[in-house]
This record gives sequence, C-alpha cells and structure tokens, in this order.
Amino acid sequence: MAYELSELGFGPFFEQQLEAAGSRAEVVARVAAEHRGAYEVWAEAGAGPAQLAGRLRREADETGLPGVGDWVVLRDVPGPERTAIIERVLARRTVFTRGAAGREVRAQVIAANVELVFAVCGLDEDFNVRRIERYLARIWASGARPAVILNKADVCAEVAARVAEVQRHVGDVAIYVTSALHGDGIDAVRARIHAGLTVALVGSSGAGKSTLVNALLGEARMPTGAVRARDGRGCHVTTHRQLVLMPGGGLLLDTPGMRELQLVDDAGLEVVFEDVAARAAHCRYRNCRHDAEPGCAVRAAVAAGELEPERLEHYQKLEREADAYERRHDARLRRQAARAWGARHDEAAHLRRLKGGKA
Ligand SMILES: Nc1nc2c(ncn2[C@@H]2O[C@H](COP(=O)(O)OP(=O)(O)OP(=O)(O)O)[C@@H](O)[C@H]2O)c(=O)[nH]1
Ligand SMILES: [Mg+2]
Ligand SMILES: [Zn+2]
Repeated sequence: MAYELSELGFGPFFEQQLEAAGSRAEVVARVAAEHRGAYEVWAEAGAGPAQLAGRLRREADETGLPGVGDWVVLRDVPGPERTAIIERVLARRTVFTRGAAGREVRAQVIAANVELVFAVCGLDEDFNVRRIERYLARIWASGARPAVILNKADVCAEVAARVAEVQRHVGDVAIYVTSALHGDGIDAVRARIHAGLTVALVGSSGAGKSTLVNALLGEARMPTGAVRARDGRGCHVTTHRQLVLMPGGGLLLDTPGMRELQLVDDAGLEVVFEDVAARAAHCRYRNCRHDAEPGCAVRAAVAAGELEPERLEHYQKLEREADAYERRHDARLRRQAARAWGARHDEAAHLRRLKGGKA
C-alpha cells in the first residue's frame, strides 16, 4: 500500500525542514501506529514496519522519540517484508502529551501533528464537566483545536441540560451530541473532517471513542468493548494508538482511554478559563492566587455575581494540580541529574585509580 503524502497531511511546515537539511533524496513517512517501540510507517513508496536508528534511541528523551502522527525520515523505502530504519523525527506542529504516570519521569506523546482533537465524554456515568475542562486545557496546550463530543445520548434522559452545563464551561468550543452506537449525530462530526486533516479522539475508557471511529468510517474496524455495569467504566479495550484513513479523506487517531490525564503545566488553562483570566489581569498582585489577597479582581467578580464561584474553584484546583506536577517533576529531574553526575564522578575516580593516579 502506498499513500499520497498530502493526503496524509504533509505540507510546507514539514517540507521546509527537509530542504534545510540539504537536497539528499529522503524517504519521508508518517508514523501510523506504535506499540512498545515497534512502529508502522506510511510513505509514498510503500508502508510497513519500522524501528528507530540506535543513535536516535540513545539520544532522544521520551518526547523526542516518534509518536503516532509524527513525520519521520527513513533510511530506506518501507515495505511489508522489511523493517525500515527511522533516522530522524521532524519538528512537530502540535503534540498532545500525557503527564508521566506513576514513577515515570517523562511525558508521553499521545498524538503528534493533529489539527483537531475531540474530547469524548459519555452522557452516562462517565459525564464529568471538570474532566472536559481538563482535556480542553491539554488540547489547547498541544497546539491543536479542541471540540467536545458528548456520546451515548441514547442513554441520557436530560441531554439538553447536560449540553447547557458543558456550554457554560467551554466558551465557544463546538459541542457535538452523538449516539455512536446508533449513528446519530455522526454526520455533523464527519463534516469537521477533510482530506489532509488529522483528528484525534481522547477521553476515558468506555466513552465510546472506538465506536465513534467505526461510525465515522462506516465499518466496524476498531474493536470495542462493554463497560462494567457497576460503574460504567470501560475495560481499556484499545491498547495502542493507530491512525486510520477515512474513505472521504482525513485521518483519525483512536487512542486508549487514559486513566490519568494530568495537567503538566498551566499552558491551556488561560484559554479554558478565559473568563477567570480576563479578571485576573486586574488583580493587584500579578501572582495573585485569588484566595484572600487584597485587590483581587476575580473574587470581586464572584462577589458581584459576574463569575460563577464554581468556575473559580475549578480553575484554582487545576492550577494547584499543574503546580504540584511541575514541582514533583522538577524535583525528579534534579534527583536524576544528581544521580547521573554521581555515577560519572565515580567512574572518573575509578579510572584515575586504575591509571595509578590519586582518586
Ligand atoms: N448506549 C450506547 N453505548 C455506546 C455508545 N457508544 C459506545 N457505546 C458502548 O460503550 C462501550 C465502550 O465503547 P468503546 O468504543 O469500546 O469505548 P472506548 O472509548 O474506545 O474505550 P477504550 O478503548 O477502552 O478507551 C461499548 O460497549 C460500546 O458499544 C452509544 O452511543 N450509546
Ligand atoms: Mg477504544
Ligand atoms: Zn486575584
């Protein structure tokens, strides 16, 4: 199978990077899938498996490694029978990352070079406005545009009220109401997708991302799975990220449900909480936390009934979370750097001893 690069979303932003590197004939490809370090790449001349050049693996940190959606340069033409070698990752236009989970130090690339990201939320037990805000903050921070899909409308008795509630929190971000299982509302979502555009779906497990992808494709290509009856949670059916080409053009990226989507910094919060941020610009202190500081314009707006107290509460909570992450993350990086330095130091002392010098 071979692809038109423009159909895969290739454009001047990436082309310029190739020209800058010289006129050497290069095989450009897009990473279509990634699973535990094994890649699938799509190029004009063919498609097939790929792996990283050893140098890349050694030099790059986690976010420097290619993720699904990345444009890469290969050593040779890919094909089903051979494993192509990825030599270089082109700079990204957008990148959606997940904060490092548990003990990991680095953020993980979820989707690279996507233009539009749908935050999918079920209108069942999954429904949670705060989670939608959190997703939107991360999507804005990625450089992509967000939109919201409220799925499973068929099992919700108060769709209009829920939509109104979400509307109050997302400003002018588009909201789509769907029932992926029955194909309702899908045409409006499909209308947002066109040739050359890459669209990702994110959201908790069981929200119906894969069911939506299937409905958009018009065929059951992605496996889907039942949610637990007890609490409506999904069972993490999708285990790896995969690009699929829409019959009418455009690319969809289905992602596994994320157990934790942390805010890694406050990028994006300013956009989601534009109403809060606009007032905060008038606080007396620039680093005002809007708690009990004198001259706080945000608190004043709440007191005057111009800003919902809930908005401020959500904003403060997310900002504290971002701060905590940054602090934890920095501390971890510092510890790691100290360890690496210690190891180098020990090694140098050991070498000096071997050479008969003083340690
Ligand atoms: N009633 C109803 N059920 C739906 C709808 N969309 C999806 N489902 C069901 O919800 C369950 C989970 O759907 P999936 O598409 O597998 O969910 P997912 O978001 O891809 O989940 P992960 O891959 O685990 O992240 C399945 O049983 C679907 O049939 C819908 O619109 N209405
Ligand atoms: Mg899925
Ligand atoms: Zn303030």
